[in-house]
Amino acid sequence: MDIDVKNKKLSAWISDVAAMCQPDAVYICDGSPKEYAAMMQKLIDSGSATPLKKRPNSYLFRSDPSDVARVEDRTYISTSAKDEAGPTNNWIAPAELKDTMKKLYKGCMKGRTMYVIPFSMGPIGSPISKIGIEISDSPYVVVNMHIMTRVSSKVLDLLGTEGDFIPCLHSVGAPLEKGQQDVQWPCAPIESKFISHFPEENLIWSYGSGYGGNALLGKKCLALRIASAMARREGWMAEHMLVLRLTSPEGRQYHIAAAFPSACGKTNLAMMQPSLKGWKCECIGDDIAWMKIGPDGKLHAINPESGFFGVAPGTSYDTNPMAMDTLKENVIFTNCALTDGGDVWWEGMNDDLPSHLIDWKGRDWTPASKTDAAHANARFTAPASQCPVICKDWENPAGVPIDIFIFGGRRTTVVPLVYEAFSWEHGVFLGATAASETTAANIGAVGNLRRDPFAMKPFCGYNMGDYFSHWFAMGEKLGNAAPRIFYVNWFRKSSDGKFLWPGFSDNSRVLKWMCDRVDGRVGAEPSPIGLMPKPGDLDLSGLALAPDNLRELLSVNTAEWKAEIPDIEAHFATFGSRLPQKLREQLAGLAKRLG
Ligand code: TSX
Ligand code: MN
Repeated sequence: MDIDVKNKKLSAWISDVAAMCQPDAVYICDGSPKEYAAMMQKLIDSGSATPLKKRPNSYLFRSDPSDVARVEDRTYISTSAKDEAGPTNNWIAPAELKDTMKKLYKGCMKGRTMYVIPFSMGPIGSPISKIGIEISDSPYVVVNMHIMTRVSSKVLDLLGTEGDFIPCLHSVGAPLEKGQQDVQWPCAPIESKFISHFPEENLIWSYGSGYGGNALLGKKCLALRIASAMARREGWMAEHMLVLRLTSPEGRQYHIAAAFPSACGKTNLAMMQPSLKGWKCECIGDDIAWMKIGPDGKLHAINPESGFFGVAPGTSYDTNPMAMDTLKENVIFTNCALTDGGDVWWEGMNDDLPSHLIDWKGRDWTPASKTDAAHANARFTAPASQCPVICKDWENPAGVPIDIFIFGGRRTTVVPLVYEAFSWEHGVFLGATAASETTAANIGAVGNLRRDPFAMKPFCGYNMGDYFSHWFAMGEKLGNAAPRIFYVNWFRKSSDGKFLWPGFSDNSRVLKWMCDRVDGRVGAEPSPIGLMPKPGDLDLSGLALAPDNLRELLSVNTAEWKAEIPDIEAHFATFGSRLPQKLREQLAGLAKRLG
């Protein structure tokens, strides 16, 4: 093959992969707008992409109906010892998994072009950034990677001849025989899908799926699973967190990083516009934070991504106006519905149902149809730079200093609107026990309580017990400069089934209380579960919230909390001897305080 790559490791890897996968051609991506346009034109010509008349440079894709989400059952952390992957991950020994996958990869790119995608997670050249190279046979992956990561030939320059990178191999697993017509969304059946991670050698092998979370390997695979394992080895943190800057009317800046399980509105909070007068909120990232201790001793966060890969259904001018304004142009939509006027549509976008649509499966749809027009996990891929409230420091290579960590979940009952951890160690306990009720958007029965520690259950690239220990170790290094830790629940309901808290912009009131706590402007009321706002300390100006509702929102029912303990014990038991003693002590402390 006629390729000119200076980096020795990369050159050898490209040759090896090409020999194994047998593509018709090899193409090295440069990340240019011209390349994006050419790639998209190919996708239009082949019938995979539909240009949207109503949104400049924006396109709709429809996936195969079987390839619509991450496949957790087919996701592996492949370490030499099974115990290193731990109880939250699927495991196959590296030699066996590689053997299985090599058989699948053999000849898998026949009839296709093999794209080599050099990308940086984080600003190119930042001390916190990492370089990856994705090899993929999917042009859909190339255009999405252009938006979600920094794809550039500068990355190859930075690598030089000897530089190191994280190899990310991806194939849709659908070779084409000579003359065989391609399909609109090639992929492999579920039983041959594999999303594999080899954290001991910083390597990713993905096969059989074209869906974002399985195929855009810079995101969940590199920036969370591989990066979390690197972060533990190197003494930093890779977390499933949004990052935002809140500025007070006096101009004091606070940086907040927050972890929530899926379906809790992480992207909405990341772009939230405060209802409180004079307060400003700016977005730094909506999904992943990489954090290192800076020269000032504080934890500094960067967003390793350069775009938003967000869930479309439910996104509206009511729930997230800043996201809606981000989506006006240069967007890739996947599995949304198509309007007759050439725009996208999804459930929860607006109040008026269109009288006719083409649904995500390409079928005619009317309001009488019994199925949703957009898939519940339909997505947008949009450049972060287009967000009207993107923070001017979102690409600062030094990151932003984090003052506050928030954990949370969706709980109809039991869990109050907000409370503060007594200490870092108590805060780690709150992260480790975080739980959320499943919604229609999750897998499993609706309303089940699912423990999702630090919102990292699907994304921790090593034994989660060791991950808890890493959090304790970071707390020790940070000392007094450690962020304060809070737990929130926007979703508590009254006995008559109504949400007690208005949420969205009014969450700024809760964030303000956290800032007041950080700067020592307000006290707090100890409760068995943590420190609660004192009456009057939550700024409810201009909000018509019934006093009974406020009381219920902040109430801690001892009997209900005692009933949580057996579930936390069972959760902790799954980590066996890897569970840090400090977490057992925290649980004992909670039980004792509850009496
Ligand atoms: O994202 C949400 N947030 C965070 C916003 C910054 N959602 C949507 C969750 C699904 C992804 C919320 N839903 C929030 C919230 O704070 N709160 C609720 C619950 C709720 C829903 C609707 C109303 C109020 C609360 N509407 C009215 O009261 C009119
Ligand atoms: Mn996420």
